[in-house]
Amino acid sequence: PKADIGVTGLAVMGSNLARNFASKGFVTAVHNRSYSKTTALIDEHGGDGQFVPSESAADFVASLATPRKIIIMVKAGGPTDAVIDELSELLEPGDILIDGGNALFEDTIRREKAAREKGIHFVGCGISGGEEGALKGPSIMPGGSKEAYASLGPILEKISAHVDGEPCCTHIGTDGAGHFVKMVHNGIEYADMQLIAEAYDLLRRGAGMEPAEIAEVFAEWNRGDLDSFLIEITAEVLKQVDAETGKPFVDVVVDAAGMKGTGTWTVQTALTLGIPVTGIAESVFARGLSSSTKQRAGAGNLPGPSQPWSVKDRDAFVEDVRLALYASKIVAYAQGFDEIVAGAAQYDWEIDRGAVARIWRGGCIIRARFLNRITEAYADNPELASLLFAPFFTDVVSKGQDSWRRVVAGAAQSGIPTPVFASSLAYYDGLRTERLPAALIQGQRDFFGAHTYQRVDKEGTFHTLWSGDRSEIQEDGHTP
Ligand code: NBP
Repeated sequence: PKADIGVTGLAVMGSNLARNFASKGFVTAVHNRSYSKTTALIDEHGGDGQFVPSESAADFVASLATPRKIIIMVKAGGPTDAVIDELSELLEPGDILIDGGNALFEDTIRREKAAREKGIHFVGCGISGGEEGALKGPSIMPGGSKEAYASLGPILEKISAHVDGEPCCTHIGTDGAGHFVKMVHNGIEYADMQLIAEAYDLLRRGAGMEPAEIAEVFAEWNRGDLDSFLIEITAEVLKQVDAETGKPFVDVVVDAAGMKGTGTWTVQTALTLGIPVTGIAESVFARGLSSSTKQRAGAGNLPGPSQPWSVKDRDAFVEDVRLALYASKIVAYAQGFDEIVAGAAQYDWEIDRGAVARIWRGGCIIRARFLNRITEAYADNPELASLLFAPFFTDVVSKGQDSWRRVVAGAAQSGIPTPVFASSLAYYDGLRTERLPAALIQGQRDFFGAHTYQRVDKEGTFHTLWSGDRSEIQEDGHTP
């Protein structure tokens, strides 16, 4: 029989995805640039279901039922373009080409446009969940046309993770919307990971706890509001003991965090859109600082505070850190969703934020219990200006804010860096401040650059003659 779906690019993600399709009963065509990966997949996992392997791209395309549906799982960037170029020549109008890699959404917009001119549906599709997700059910964020989703969607929904019987896959929006949302997902993932790392650091250096004890704290937290994949694996990592030295695993790993660029994209895009994603930005910068080898090597003589933290009530402190983590996490999500709204407005996508939260509940790295609450918040009020304004989240922050402030203040006093805890609190306070000092900045801008300002008491655009008699003139032609 002709295949229902094809996967090209059979490294870890592609081969696991192909196995997932086959195990769900889809006849799955498989192809890879070097044939050895294709034969290895069939040799090792041919029993998972019905595979149709091909050595050449032409045979691969010919093995698929029309309209063809092909998922590209190769390295993002140049390799993806090379594969698209090769396949486009072989496809027919109406066929659907899906890029499941971590593409930059702007590349996806470009590729969709070029494919559309040939009558081919191009679907930029964010896939989260790593290797295991690809095999057992990822969270899937497809963009592209509604028409493409109508025939592709049911297949993707079937292989996606499911929570409460609902698939973790929905049509996000046209062209690059899926990759945009996947990018923001990864940005939030950065913030979430950094927040957990800050909490660990506070428990370790603030309260003097050992990694194994902290593992128990995280395991406990995972039974409550913070229940999430990242908290769960944190407990596992902290429990790990190095076989060679007998030391905690975290103590033998070099403390320089790597990154592949999607967090940076999230922040770059947010800067272009003018959206303050301070939690995500600080988490990207924190990874950068951890890898600033030269600066860190030279910093040994920089003075720190005279007193270390003396935590008197350990249980109360642990609870403070938990509440600070929860509040900061809400801020990071609120900011991420603000970026999604701004991206949707800029690129003309209709994105349902509640649906995005719903498909992040399972399969992906940021899967968490509290995403149910986000879905509910947007269902209650689809126009919500900030997640922080949803009654549930306002309540969480209001109950946690004293703890949050104590933790950030204590960390500052004792010299423990908490860039995301602290910047999230600053964002929160900035948001609720009725009169920001931005009025002074407007004055400075008008002083040195005649950039003008608005007044609180009347319409119009004004400028003060700073180097003249300092009288005010109206700049916009309205009569004062
Ligand atoms: P890699 O990103 O390591 O890519 C390896 C694959 O790309 C191989 O199949 C390789 O073929 C193929 N390839 C390359 Br490289 N250049 C090519 C070219 N010019 N023409 C054709 N094929 C080419 O694989 P991965 O880690 O499985 O990830 C695949 C995609 O999924 C990436 O975009 C990644 O960002 C994304 N992703 C990964 C994860 C994860 O957890 N790893 C999670 C979510 C998304 P060869 O065998 O012939 O060299």
